[in-house]
Amino acid sequence: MENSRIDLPIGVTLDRFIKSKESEYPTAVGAFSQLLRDIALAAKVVNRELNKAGLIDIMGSAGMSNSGGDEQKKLDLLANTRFIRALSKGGEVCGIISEESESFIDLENNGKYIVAIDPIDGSSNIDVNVSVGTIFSIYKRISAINSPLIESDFLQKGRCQIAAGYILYSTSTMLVFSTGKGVNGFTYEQTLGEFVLSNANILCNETGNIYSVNEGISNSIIDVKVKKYIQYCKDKEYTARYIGSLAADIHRNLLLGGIYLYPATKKYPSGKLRLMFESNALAFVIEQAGGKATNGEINILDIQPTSIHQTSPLYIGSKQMVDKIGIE
Ligand code: P6P
Repeated sequence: MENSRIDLPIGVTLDRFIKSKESEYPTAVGAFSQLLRDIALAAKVVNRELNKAGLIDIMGSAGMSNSGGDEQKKLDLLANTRFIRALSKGGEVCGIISEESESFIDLENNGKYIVAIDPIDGSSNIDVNVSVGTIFSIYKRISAINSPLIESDFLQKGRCQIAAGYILYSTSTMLVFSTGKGVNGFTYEQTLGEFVLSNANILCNETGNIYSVNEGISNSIIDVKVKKYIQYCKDKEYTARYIGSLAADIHRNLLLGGIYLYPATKKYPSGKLRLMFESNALAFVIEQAGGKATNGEINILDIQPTSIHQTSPLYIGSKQMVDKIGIE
């Protein structure tokens, strides 16, 4: 895994960072940079709304469910609107798939890029003031620019991502992403209204002693090797940490080393997490940082999607810990 040497100091703004990297994408002619800026802009708007969620009427249920059957919170729908609007106005994205939208959204422009997004992941935590995240993937459009978008534009393997990342709305708000040349983290400086470089060239430890799994589902885990691995973690007296917000658990394990597991269960026989909106993006980031992500059989990034909202089991984090489960 090649990490582009970061020649920029901690504290440099996201805009400056993007401009300095444009030379690595000569064909991008600024379009890709503009797309990253559009995502950052939407993140700032969502961050502002999250920060005052307890004060204005945007908490609680929206009274609907998404295609995965999850109850939609008001902020799920608000964030979905914010990201779609920012990407549409930016003009670089021709189509979007979202965990909160049933089918793909054709923005009817000549943009070269496709975005897959989970606008607010972990939204059940919003009402109790626990961290939540936005998870996004960027792909290149496959079909001809002047033809209608087709589903195969959206059903691309995770390996085809040209960039991916997450925004973590927590004690501080961070944007962590990779464009295929290493992983960098930017912390939102509220007084400046800017994301500034805070974690350059993030690398995931080869191993660790943190495991993240919902212990409450242990009895309904289907794969015996996963049950054995969880027992192994307990025998080793590893630290159990599970926030119930994927971006937060992944971020901690990325920085400290660790593994996150969401196996196939009786309730979710194909796994709970969405391939296109959660697993692909986080697998891209973790692999760029030297970690690993599988569905228990193959690398997450090599799964050929067959439907926009499909799910998969997810084992992701420090490479040696993922390999230790021994289910690949
Ligand atoms: P459970 C949130 O709904 C989510 O998609 C992830 O953010 C989180 O890690 C997981 O599901 C929590 O699922 O079944 O443990 O509540």
